[in-house]
Amino acid sequence: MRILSGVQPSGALHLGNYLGAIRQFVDAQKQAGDERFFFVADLHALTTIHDGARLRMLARQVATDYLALGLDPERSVIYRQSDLPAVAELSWLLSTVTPMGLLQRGHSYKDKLARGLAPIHGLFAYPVLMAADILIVRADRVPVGRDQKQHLEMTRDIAQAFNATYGAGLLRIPEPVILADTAVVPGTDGQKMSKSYGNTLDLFAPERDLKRAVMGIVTDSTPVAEPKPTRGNTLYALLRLLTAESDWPATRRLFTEGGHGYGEIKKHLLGLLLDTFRAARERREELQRDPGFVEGVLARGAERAHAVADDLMRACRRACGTGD
Ligand code: AQP
Repeated sequence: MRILSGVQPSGALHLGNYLGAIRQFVDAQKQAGDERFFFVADLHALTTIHDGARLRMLARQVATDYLALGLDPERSVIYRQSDLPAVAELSWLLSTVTPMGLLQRGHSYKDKLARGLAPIHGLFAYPVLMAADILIVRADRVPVGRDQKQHLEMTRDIAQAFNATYGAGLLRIPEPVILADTAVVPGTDGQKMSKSYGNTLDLFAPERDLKRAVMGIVTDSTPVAEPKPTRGNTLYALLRLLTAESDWPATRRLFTEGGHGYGEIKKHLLGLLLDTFRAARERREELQRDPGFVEGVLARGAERAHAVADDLMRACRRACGTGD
């Protein structure tokens, strides 16, 4: 089984990225016999970041964060998307069989426009580049949050269109892996937590910034002494995501028995966040002192990704007539 996934370096990593995706990447490392590819999607981030120095810095930061959170270069191939330029070539080959209507139905593109992002071609064609990321290593499984479900369906459709045109079996059809509990992690405003929505709880923010973000979680105005609703309550949803199932009754009581103000419950959440990511935060500080190590991991990862991608690209070029 070959697993692949990636994260855009479009900003600091947040709890949604971790619970929706990166925790699954780390867990996947326990499975003996599987091959794992995790990349830093810097070409994708170009749709929102147009500052070379900043993108370079953020891409290295995501690689550092991957390692701090538990990705192990001995068990996973960790690489930067732009170190595999054939991804852009495959993206073009795929775009020549991708119906416009397929991309026009994209929810993510429409959501981003509705949020004020400029309607650029890169954003529109994002699902084709994502299909190339996945198909180039012949991935079987792609662990993602629910926001990527439609993009995975598009990947499957695009691969099928390519295979129908150039030869059955040329591209492997991947399956998404989406965990129900953490499929959509809410942000501080109750909407999907997203780097571009300014509603994130960043994994590695300084403690005072994290505290400010947690204290900013939108709640209702139930008085301290009164029982508080759990349904549709973002604070409750976040607490549940961070606690073990055996602690859920106690978490629930914090809300339902009354006497606990939202300020007190938010402090509890802040403590949980700091405890959960304490080891990763420490490891990240160490890694930041050794950028050469992180670059070395990315360079070795790129070599290993090339070894897989080059074979697939040769077969695709031969089929399309752009190579012998
Ligand atoms: N709120 C979320 N809940 C569950 N999963 C999430 N993911 C992101 N936000 C949530 C998952 O994280 C992985 C990496 O996402 P990405 O950064 O590459 O792209 P994204 O989904 O577009 O994340 P953002 O934060 O919303 O980035 P921007 O604002 O730059 O577009 C994916 O598997 C995603 O599902």
